[in-house]
Amino acid sequence: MTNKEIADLLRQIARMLEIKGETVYKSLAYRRAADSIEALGQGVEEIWREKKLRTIPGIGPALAKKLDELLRTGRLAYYEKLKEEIPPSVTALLDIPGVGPKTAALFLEQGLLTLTDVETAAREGRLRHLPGMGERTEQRILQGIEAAGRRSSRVLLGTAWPIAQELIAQLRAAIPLEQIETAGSLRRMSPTIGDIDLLAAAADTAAVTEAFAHLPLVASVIAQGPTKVSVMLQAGLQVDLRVVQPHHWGSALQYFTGSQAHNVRLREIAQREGLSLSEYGFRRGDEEILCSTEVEVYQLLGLPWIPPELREDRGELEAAREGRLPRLVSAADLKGDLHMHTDWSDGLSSVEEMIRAASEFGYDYIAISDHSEGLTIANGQSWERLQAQRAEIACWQAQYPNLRILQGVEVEIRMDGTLDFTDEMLAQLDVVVASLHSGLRQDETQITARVIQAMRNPHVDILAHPSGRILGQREASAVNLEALIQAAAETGTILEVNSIPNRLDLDDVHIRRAIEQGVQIAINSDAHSAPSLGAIGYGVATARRGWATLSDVVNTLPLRALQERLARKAAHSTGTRGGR
Ligand code: DGT
Ligand code: CA
Ligand code: CA
Ligand code: ZN
Repeated sequence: MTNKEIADLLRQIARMLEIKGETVYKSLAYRRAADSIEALGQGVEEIWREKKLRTIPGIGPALAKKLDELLRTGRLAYYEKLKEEIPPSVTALLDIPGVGPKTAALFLEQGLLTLTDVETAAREGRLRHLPGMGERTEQRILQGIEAAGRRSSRVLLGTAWPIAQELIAQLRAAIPLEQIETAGSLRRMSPTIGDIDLLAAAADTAAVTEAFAHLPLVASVIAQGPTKVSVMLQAGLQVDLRVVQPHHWGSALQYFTGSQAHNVRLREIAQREGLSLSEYGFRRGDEEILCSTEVEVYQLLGLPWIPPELREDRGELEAAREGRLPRLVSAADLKGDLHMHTDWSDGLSSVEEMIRAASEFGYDYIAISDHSEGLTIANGQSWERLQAQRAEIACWQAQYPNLRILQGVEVEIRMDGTLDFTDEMLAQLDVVVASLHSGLRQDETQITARVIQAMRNPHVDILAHPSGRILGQREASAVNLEALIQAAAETGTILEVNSIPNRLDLDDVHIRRAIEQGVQIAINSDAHSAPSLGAIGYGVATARRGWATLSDVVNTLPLRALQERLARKAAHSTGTRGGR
């Protein structure tokens, strides 16, 4: 069994336990184990053969025994028994936005076992009569099912990107290529991807489509010709590969990168110059103008090259014409990461593992920011435990002179807008990241006031994942982001761009709004394990889509300047308002 299969099974068990109404800690243990197994750099089977299952973080004696049974026999009696009580189709009901374990249990009790059962019952107005439900809930569930149907065909950038890189590597190994690149929404780094587009250049194009059709990751071929092939991957994702002659490369790459809206505008500009533009190049009357690079395509229209992340027809062509394209921030500009977790709270890696990984990453500084005590589900830390962690950090600091390890906290914004720790406590931490994980359903007025109250605290440096959206699972909260941006500008609070692939929060549109208002952002990994520090690339991409430049991003600052930036808000507040 692959690690992914084992992790999926453990998550399935976690969902069943939730529906059964078992304590949250029980299902959490399964989820932790699943996360941990997925983050392993090694096969669980191999670890099992070495009899070292217990060395996997989050695997205690009971789980080790179950994994042993599973790997020995290919079956798990515990799971088979659970399945008799909770049909697997019922766990899929949890994917409906707004349906939690209690509601799923209620559906089960009522004999509504599948998504279709629930959808039909909702359409026929039968859900509203169930205990604890009403017309509004019924409506929300129906909308949730419809939204889930629309969404399920797209995958996260963070899922598609590594797969595309693997495909590129496999194709390169299989056949010589002049060029290969991602195209489409993937190259533009959209948060979700409909299908993966790849573009290659080679003299013998048909040999390339043929080689591609036989790559190990390909499950089936949808259509194949001499210049184009569409396949379905084992992972259930469609990939379109187009192959062009090298002298068409620039025009083809520009065309297939899109977006369609950007390309339509570009063609209009070309027409005004008496040129027609296609994926093969330009034409002026009978004259053909070939572009072997993208730079030439834009140059011929009197424009500088436009980074793919900006090609959404959101003013980039005007900016290019007027010479005011932003110089976008890049991953190499980042000097540190200000939000990450360790196994002191809900992370999978130890403080040392995080420090070592960050140091290998080449960062100058990081902030360890574990959860505060209010978030019990994530093993939030008491003030006393944070003091103990501080001592541990100091020990490691001595061994890593080139990496400054700041101690932060991800402090919970409570239901009433107050924070888990007092100002005196917060003042002692190097970085304070504030966020909310509860009451996300509050109405706009309530939730906005609550967050702004937290932002007014002079010690809150960064507001984490401001909208609370989880792509594919949960819409953003009702929080008024315009008002938050305004408050950030007034208070000097930094807004986070969270890099976790299903968050990417703030999103590109609001990043741009924030920057326009003079608000600074922090691009953070929010890593819960050492390998996840690498997800920062998705945050950087999102910031680039939001037109962010170096000076808009606080964690591009050298350490000293960052510390001054962090000190400024508290100093300003004590000076003018006598901060409490
Ligand atoms: P997606 O796959 O839904 O995430 O979005 P895209 O942008 O990757 O769209 P896709 O895969 O349909 O096409 C890839 C690119 O190819 C698209 O960004 C622009 C170009 N393209 C494809 N079909 C057309 C078309 O009919 N007209 C124009 N102008 N461009 C097209
Ligand atoms: Ca695409
Ligand atoms: Ca496509
Ligand atoms: Zn966090």
